[in-house]
Amino acid sequence: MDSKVALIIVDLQEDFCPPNGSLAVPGGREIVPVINRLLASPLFDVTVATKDWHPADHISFASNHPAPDNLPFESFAKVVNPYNPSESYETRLWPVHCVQGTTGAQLVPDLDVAKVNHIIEKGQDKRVEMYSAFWDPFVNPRVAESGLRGYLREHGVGTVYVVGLAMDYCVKATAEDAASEGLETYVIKDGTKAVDPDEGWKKAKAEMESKGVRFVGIYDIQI
Ligand code: VGL
Ligand code: ZN
Repeated sequence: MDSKVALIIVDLQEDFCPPNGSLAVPGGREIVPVINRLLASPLFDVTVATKDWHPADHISFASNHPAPDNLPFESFAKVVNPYNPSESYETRLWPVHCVQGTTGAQLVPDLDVAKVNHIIEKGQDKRVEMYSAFWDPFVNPRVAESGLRGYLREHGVGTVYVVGLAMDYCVKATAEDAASEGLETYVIKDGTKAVDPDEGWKKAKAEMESKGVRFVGIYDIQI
């Protein structure tokens, strides 16, 4: 039985944090002390941090698409499965962010990385958007896979606590995939912030809960 507990810290990177991040999530940096407390807790057998890690020609960058349908935060692009053109989805376009090797792609410097056991780099395939830290949304066949599922399995993980940025995008997709993989899945609400803190948070929370993800506060868990 997989009884180990993992903390998954999603995309706590400079580009997602004020004041200088190109895709800054409101209040993004405020969660760093909370996450450092979690990293110091004996509750977690395994700790993983993910990095959004895009090539410069990634499909999610608005500037890689022709005008006029290339407005960051507003426009969408169609993503087609390169192995199966009948499978496709629409994806939101973003400012350039988390380009491999750039300052913006670094984990925030105040994060206690010495306590992170494993780092996963995701979103490296320019052809697909990949909010989830596990894999891209295509299933037939899957196009990109990060290795996170195998890592958790090797370490006997049955329960995950997900924190990081952004609650309504990568935290959401990661938590939903974890739950659908049969992992007991919690989001710690004090350890995450949303791109859209009002309606976006509410809608994302309801969708996650409908897929079996549970929400807890930092004071609900024995850290
Ligand atoms: C994310 C938008 C684009 C995230 C990543 O980490 O939530 N959001 N890429
Ligand atoms: Zn991204």
